[in-house]
Amino acid sequence: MDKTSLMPKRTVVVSNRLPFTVIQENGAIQFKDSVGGVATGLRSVLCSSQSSQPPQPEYVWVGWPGSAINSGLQKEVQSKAFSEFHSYPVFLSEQDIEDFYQGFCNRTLWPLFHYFPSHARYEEAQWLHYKKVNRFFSDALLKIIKDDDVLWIHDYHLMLLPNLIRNELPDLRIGFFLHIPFPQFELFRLLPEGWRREILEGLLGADLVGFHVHDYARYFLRCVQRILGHKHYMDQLTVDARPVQVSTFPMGVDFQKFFVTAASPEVKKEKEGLRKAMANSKVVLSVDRQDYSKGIIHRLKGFEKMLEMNPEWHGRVSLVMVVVPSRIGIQDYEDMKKQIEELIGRINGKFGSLTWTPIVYQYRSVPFETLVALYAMSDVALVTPLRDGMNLVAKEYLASRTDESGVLILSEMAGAAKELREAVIINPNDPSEIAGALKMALEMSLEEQVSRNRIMQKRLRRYDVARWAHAFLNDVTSVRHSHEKFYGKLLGFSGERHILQQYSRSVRRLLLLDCDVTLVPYVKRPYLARPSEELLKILHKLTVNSKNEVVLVSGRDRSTLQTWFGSLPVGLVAEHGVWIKQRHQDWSLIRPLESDWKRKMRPLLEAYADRLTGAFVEEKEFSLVWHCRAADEREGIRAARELTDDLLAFTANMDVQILPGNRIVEVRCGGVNKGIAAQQWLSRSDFDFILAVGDDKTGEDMFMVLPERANSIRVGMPATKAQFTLHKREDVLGLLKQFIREEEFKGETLPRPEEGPRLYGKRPGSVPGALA
Ligand code: ADQ
Repeated sequence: MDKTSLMPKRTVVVSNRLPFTVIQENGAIQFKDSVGGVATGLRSVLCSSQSSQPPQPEYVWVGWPGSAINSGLQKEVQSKAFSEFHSYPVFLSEQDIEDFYQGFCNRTLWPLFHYFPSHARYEEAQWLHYKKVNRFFSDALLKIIKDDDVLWIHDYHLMLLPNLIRNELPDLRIGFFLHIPFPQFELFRLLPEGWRREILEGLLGADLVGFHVHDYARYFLRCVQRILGHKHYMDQLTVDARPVQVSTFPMGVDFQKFFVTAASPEVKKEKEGLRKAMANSKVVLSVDRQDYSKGIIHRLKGFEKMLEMNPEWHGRVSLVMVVVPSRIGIQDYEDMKKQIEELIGRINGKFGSLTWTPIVYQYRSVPFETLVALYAMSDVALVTPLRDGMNLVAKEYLASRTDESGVLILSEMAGAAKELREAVIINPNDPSEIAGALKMALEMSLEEQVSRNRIMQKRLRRYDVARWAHAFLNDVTSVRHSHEKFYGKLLGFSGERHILQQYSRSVRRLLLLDCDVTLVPYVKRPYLARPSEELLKILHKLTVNSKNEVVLVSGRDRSTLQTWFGSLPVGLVAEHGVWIKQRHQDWSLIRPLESDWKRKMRPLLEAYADRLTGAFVEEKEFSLVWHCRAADEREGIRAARELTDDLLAFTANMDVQILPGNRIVEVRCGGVNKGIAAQQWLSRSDFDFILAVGDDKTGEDMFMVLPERANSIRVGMPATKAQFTLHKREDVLGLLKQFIREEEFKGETLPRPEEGPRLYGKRPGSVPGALA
């Protein structure tokens, strides 16, 4: 498919804050640019897309205008927001701002996701408000959204929104991007159980969930696995038969904008003015929103240590610290402001002189040109967050260095450190390390500065913010596209006719049938399962036909298969491909295998079984299976997730596979699967009809090795490599019956109802008592 045809007509961007903040003064309103990474980045992409050639898809932006607007002014704000900014404001009351924004967002989620659990509060009323405001956003969106829009939801304020919208518009393309870190399970689990489930379920309403760096995606997938039990395959989850892709998109900056602005005459002039004011001093720059996650105090302590250790730099270096006010009204932030100012006062008092101020402090937002002038004139940028999703300041600094000079000191705790490897990387918790890095930066040769910056600039120029946004939007659309392809797969009348005709015309047929849930019904205890009379009859009829070779592929042990099917002339595969039995031959091992690992793993599986009534461990020759079908469902599912997680960690360096299934967890030898086993038959070239049927992930291994001309069917509705899907086991039995009839009544077409349930009953004039 042509990629451009996947592009949306319109993107609806939703974020807590609009790109502008509305200020009310004396009954009049004023619009000001919002400060912060999300607003800066998105404003850049969306505004440029309107002027680019060819024009990019249209966009609208939905969000809160940053303050509680009097109801009398709301109409005016609405109309100006739409005409000037393509925006739809969502109005929040003072109470919403207190409980939702200042409360759950900034007192619970922000500290927890930034690894400050001691700052986090868990207040039910604020959680309820978070849910309520997410519903406000959903209501606002539902009024404007169109079926062919792409909805792009941003950040931790709106994590319930994807699912709220999905429930109303199941076919809408939805992407979610998290701008802050996603924490590890041990932190995320600090949220009460109902909250954490709802947040994950909320996010999984999206088709694509994006993060800045791979670690956050991994932590998210692990939380999903532990809490909701969805295991991913190559970062893709299947949720309610819908694929959800989890991917990494490191956000860039508008490189060109910074670069060009830095070279502009106005900025050059401003830069010269600043330089003059700081003559004889090297300048270390620190620019941040005021936030405890940004490590501002740590930065000051590092600078102090540098001055302590290097008296030769006294009078020759200044730290210019620009802090933009943020989240005013939250006590932690107020306390921090006081602490910063006291510390600056102390350092300036201790080291300063009448002619030299070590730290020049500005507590305000600065205009764009001044910010770029500061970036362009500073010898060093000191960026020391304790935890930061990405950190755009580091990238903006580099983008403003038109002569490739300057040194970036960057905390390893910022997402940006994963990309900007040529920066001087530090751990912000160690003032001596910061001090050492500062000395190194101040003394670094120009040649070294240029060689480091050239590499980083090249990368930032290539992967800028526009590229980031396009990559994300492209992926939202392609996940949806693969989803549509999957739904197109349900085996309908014409697909079935096609298979039946091929079957009927062929003379050597291979039927690879997964016999676990596909053919044998699911029961609580594996030993209680047995094939039905009906299945045995069908298999008998299929196998007496000399054109057919039937192979029953199973995860069960060989003695069970022998008991069930030993009397039939069928091929058998036991333990997911460990044992093979060709028709009329003995069992053989697929290859020499180790089973020593079972001794090490068994105690862990048994410990989990001991803790849960009804759970038990089944031992096969080359695998161990932990079952919880007979246990309490909820407890069982929870224990299975934990066990899977433990096993994955425990077996990282062992040649075994962990297979969580339907209320089982199986551990088996590595390098063995149903696909490898199926090759024993597929490698023969004499088959002119091949059909493979499976019902779970283990069957996918079989689908992957099939030749192109083969037919494949997966039972159930998850994403699959199979050509077709069928809803349930009975449908497979129905199809097999059709094969038998096809042979008996060659050439006749079966009447089929146009709609309604699939009917595989007797056809007119069929032999009574044959296969009902
Ligand atoms: P923020 O926490 O806001 O963003 P950051 O990425 O550094 O952090 O972005 C801050 C933005 O504010 C920058 O664009 C910067 O230019 C601007 N800014 C800072 N101080 C300023 C000042 N004094 N005056 C004017 N402008 C100022 C969140 C996450 C980050 C993530 C971004 C984007 O916390 O980790 O990088 O979103 O995803």
